[in-house]
Amino acid sequence: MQAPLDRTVADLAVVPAPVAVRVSRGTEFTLARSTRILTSPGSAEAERIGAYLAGLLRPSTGYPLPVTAATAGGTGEGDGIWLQITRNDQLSDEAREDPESDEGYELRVTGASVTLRASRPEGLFRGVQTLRQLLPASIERATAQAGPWRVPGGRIVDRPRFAWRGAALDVARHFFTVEEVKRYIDLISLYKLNVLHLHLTDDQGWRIAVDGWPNLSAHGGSTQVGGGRGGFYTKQEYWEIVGYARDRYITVVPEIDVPGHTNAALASCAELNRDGRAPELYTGTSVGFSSLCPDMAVTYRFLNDVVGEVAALTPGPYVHIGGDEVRTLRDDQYVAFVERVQQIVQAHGKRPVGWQEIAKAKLLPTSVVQYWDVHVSPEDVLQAARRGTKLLLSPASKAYLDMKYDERTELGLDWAGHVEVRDAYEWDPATLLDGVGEQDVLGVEAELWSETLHSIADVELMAFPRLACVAEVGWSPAAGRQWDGYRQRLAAQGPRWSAMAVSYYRSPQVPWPE
Ligand code: TNX
Repeated sequence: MQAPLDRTVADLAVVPAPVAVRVSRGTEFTLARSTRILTSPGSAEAERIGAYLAGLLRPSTGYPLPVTAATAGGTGEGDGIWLQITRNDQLSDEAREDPESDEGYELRVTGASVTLRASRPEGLFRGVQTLRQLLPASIERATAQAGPWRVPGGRIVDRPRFAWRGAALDVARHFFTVEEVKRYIDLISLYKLNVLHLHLTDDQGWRIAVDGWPNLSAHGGSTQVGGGRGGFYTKQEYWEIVGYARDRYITVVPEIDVPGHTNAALASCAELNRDGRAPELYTGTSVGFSSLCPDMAVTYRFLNDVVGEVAALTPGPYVHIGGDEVRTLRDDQYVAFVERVQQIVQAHGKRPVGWQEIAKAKLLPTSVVQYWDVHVSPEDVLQAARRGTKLLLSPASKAYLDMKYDERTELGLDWAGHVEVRDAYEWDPATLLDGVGEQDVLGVEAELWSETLHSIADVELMAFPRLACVAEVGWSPAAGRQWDGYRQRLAAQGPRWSAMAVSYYRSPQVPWPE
């Protein structure tokens, strides 16, 4: 007899919450030594995702989990885990592709098999993260564990609400190595994020090699906040990060923050300074004191070179030009500068993204404005939205992962207040700003500034659990989101983070099981 089906998200500890869940009580799939992973015939990407899934499951299960491309005409109903790229019209409405999203998927779990179907590899990859979260937390361990490896039976149909679900990492204030960035990529991919925004340059450091201006990284990358050793990515290393992210269907958005936040560049290239004299490197944490010279031709030659080289290392459509906290230029100088930099980005085939201050300028139709500063009037941002500019939302009082959780948090800042887990969760992109609706919003992004963060463990402690909150805000339908159910699902992530040796904040707002 078939168990009754009931629609319940809360039953499954999946974050972000899927669009629709039906659990078949009494049915479960058990991963066994004999389980095979079968992928769509002729799809190299499905095979690659199969190999990725096997790579996740092998260390803890100790099972061989061979990955095989199914033969054409295979039904997808046999024993094992099936990863199928299907035609769009064969998926349910909720999972179907729309022009904004390629990331929908369907997951069906019976006693005999797990079938994951999507019209695009992106969707398959996101669905694999759901499957991963349906397995016990110990699946994340690096060594063989006892099991059993049960997946609850039922059906999930899912797709994201917003196209841009990002995490930003500030590698400028403190440098993080390629391996550390890869770890962050792995962690954000578990929550179905699809953008990694790298803040590559700031007053305290220039972190990417530029062939035409070698001193930027050689000198400008040599230190960091507090005067430590710093570092930078060679082009090859940067490309490795981009590739690692791309394999997880995450787009890297590089940020070259101009015209302010540029002391490291000014200190590395004397000719960028009006008096031709390079200032000292800076290892403090003040903001707003540095600026490129908007009226010198060399400034734009420099920007054209830098943006050109960075764009060439960017398969994604966006280059972030910063534009925040400029306190040494007049408004007319700032506006003219932003308009010129937009043109440079466009000339290199990319869409410009900038912090909300750029909304003062006349924006290109392709430009994206990132909202952050909750202390200033959003009027310019609202006007830009009215003119059709798409917004990326990172309200500091919700989505700034560098804000302290409460007064006892040792790391972090508090200029936007304390951001507890519930604060990071309870907000809605379509109602955050008056007059800005769902269709004006490209997505959400969680920012992690590293003035006070020295290690990747520090990064994790600030990111978790709040990164998962922002991920759900960006992925899950507003109607299904409730703090009470969420905190239960979030609690189940704790053992998962422990299994991955992720340091996380054990917020008193969450009923952690251990
Ligand atoms: C504001 S967010 C900044 C950053 C700081 C951050 C610290 C933004 C566009 N500018 O330069 O690191 O606050 O929370």
